[in-house]
Amino acid sequence: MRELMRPFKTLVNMKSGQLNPCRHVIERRLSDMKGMYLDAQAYSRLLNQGDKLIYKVYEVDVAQEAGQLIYCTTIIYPGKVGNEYFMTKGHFHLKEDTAEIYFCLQGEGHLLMQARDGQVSFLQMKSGTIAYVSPYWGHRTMNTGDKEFIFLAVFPGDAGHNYRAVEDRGFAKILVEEGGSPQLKRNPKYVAEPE
Ligand code: PAN
Ligand code: ZN
Repeated sequence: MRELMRPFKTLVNMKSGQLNPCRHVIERRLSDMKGMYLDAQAYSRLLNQGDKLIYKVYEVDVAQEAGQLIYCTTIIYPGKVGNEYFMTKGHFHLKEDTAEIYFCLQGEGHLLMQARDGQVSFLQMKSGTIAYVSPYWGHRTMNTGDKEFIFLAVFPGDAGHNYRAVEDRGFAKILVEEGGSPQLKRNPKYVAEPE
């Protein structure tokens, strides 16, 4: 019989989002987000000023296999590229029939979700908000506040991440600041899925 995995706990710093212990920390910088923002000139201008840290992920050390639950914290820093808010790359799960829970710990943000048939869903998040990302929905988060936006995510161990679909097609909507507040706009660069 396979050896039992022992229960364990971790500690999340509710202010900084740091998870302890964690398996690894992923850092995504502006240079990792090439082609993801609509305003290419604003992107180049900002990159010339330095390769800013856009977000960070602390991930627990749990096997990536069915039956497990993986959890991690994401910290998105405040800022914009042109008028588009700092955001995560966004992805579908490789195993698309897997859901995910996002629990906001700090700050303010938005969760943009998109199904393969073109449906879009959009949820505002603040400290205490629990968002349910249903199976089959691609998801991306944006920081729309002026301090760090921090959330905990929990997803099945065998979910996996598919970034390719978002890199190739983008999301149907982008979130920009207009008149001092976030506005959801059509993304003219979006390439719809074939029927
Ligand atoms: C989240 C995300 C995390 C970073 O834990 O992986 O917020 O976003 P990207 O993976 O799109 O860079 C999650 O949805 N996990 O499945
Ligand atoms: Zn996910």
